[in-house]
Amino acid sequence: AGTEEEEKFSLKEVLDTFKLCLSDSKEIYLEQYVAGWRGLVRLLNSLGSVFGFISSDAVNKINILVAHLKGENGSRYVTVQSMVAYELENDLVDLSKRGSHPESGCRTLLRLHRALRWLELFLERLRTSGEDSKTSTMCSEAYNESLSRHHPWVIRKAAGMAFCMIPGRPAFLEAMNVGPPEQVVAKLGEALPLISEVYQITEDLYSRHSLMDLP
Ligand code: 1PX
Repeated sequence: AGTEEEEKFSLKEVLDTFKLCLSDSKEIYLEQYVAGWRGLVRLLNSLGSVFGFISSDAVNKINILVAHLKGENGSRYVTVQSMVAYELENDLVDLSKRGSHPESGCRTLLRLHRALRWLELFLERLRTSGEDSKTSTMCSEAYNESLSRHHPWVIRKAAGMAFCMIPGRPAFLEAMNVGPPEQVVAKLGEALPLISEVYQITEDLYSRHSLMDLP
């Protein structure tokens, strides 16, 4: 983190990419979804190297999806909906146990999707928090209500230790690059409904196809 070529994180940019995610018919463009995640990873990296094990897993997932997008069947990966249809029709998903498709788009996106729920819960807490609330508490509460149930003990332990290293509320709001705290809070108020909508559309799609527990 911190090299000059690296673009600085800005919450506005991430918000814009999540906006561009949704088509008129409420399909989710994979390219923009992934771009939104790249922005979040930039923020995470700017918070310190202790989060490296988290951001490298996110980057790994992002890269798998990009490889599908750029692959020979890339046209089938334009939206999350088309990806799900394509992979299911062609038996490209390990449905109940790990097998020959450990890097399916469906299971890979599911990991990010679950993390998006954490993000939603965390940002909502941040948005409504008072000046002396602790970001680490908000973060671990959000985690315990979402992602943690999908993680084995050792990951939960490591995540818990990382949460203790999160900057306090003022520094955290500053890192969003939006301006003074009131403006960050306002921006979060704009961003959250979008993030929730993208989350909910994916959630409905995945549950309709019984993809919630992909190994
Ligand atoms: C606008 C401000 C928001 C702050 C930005 C934070 C971006 C967070 C990005 C988190 C992405 C995490 C993806 C995790 C995906 C996952 O669950 N992977 C696990 C399972 O994968 P597998 O392929 O084995 O089935 C994998 O085991 C994960 C390992 C890494 C540890 C994940 C800990 C997740 C904690 C999430 C909270 C991030 C806290 C950031 C502090 C601001």
